[in-house]
Amino acid sequence: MRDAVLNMLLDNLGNFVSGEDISRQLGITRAAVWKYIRLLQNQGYVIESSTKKGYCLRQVPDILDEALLFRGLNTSLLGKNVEIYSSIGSTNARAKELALNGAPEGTVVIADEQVQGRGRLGRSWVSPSGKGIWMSVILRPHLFPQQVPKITIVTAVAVANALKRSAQIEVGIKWPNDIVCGGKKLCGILTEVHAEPEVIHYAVVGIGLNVNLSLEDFPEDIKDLATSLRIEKGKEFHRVDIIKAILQEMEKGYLQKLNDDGFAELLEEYERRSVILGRRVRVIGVGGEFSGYAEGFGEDGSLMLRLDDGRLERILAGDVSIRGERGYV
Ligand code: BT5
Repeated sequence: MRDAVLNMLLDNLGNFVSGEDISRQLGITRAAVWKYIRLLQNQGYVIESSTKKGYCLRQVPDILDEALLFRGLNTSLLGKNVEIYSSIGSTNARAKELALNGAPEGTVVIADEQVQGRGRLGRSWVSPSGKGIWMSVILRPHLFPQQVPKITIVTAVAVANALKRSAQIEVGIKWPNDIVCGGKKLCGILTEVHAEPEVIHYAVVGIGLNVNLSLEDFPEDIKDLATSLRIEKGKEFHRVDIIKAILQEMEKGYLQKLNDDGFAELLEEYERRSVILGRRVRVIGVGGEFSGYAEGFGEDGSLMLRLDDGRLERILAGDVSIRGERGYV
């Protein structure tokens, strides 16, 4: 009922709705309407009330409210099933647990804060409360395990398109899993799979996107390489709007672009946004470090690197980091 009251106010954002209309339409007493209005106000919704005119929703807070998320989310798979936490260890860890227990494809785990946010190779991910999108999506793709990097590519393009649409910002993609802006990291993607040699049981795609962090929110060691939408655009954003855009773009890519034809087209989009294509980069892996010229990306999501001796090396996304010749990009 709280969601129904909220939806009526949202339908009339900035305009008054009478308490009588709400009570009649929802079949509840005027006293009950008032109770839900108080509840919404306590949750941060700015609602003006007037004995004559009723209630007017003036401002929607930046909170992870399921009712806001479901409103206008026109997906058929992603986000049909959602878990929202105010604080959690890691949304990827929770999503893996759910996937293992049979959660349906498209299940999404989102948190206000992560206290054990993870990057690749045991690195940590800074995820302060209420400031970013810390989210994981469960997929059950019909791919061979070696094709998993394609999922990260689909996701990176989806995030880039979603940011253009919902935050009017153009971002670059830094293979294999970073979204960058102004040479700094705005978002990281962590794709983890549970697979056997021939089949993927599930993939969990974690997206960490810095939305309303200011410079002080980043620890010293990453201040120089990290950024947020707020830092780049000089204003704050509602996380739910961006989450919806990401889920919609991601579903489109996932359902339509994983086949051969679709993926070739997607790779073109990826290359257009790539910040390393056509540049010399350093590849840092477990076996050491080497440099070369980033010449293109393979159908399997690998990086084609032209080495100094002229050989073309195929680099798998797995466990490498990429750096520009002088810095992060
Ligand atoms: C990544 O790893 O970039 C993948 C990050 C994925 C995070 C999401 S949040 C939701 C889901 N649940 C999780 O627990 N994880 C996923 P990697 O390429 O290894 O980069 C990690 C490095 O990025 C760290 O070692 C830091 O240098 C830097 N870093 C950490 N927090 C950052 C932040 N908030 N913004 C920018 N850079 C950060």
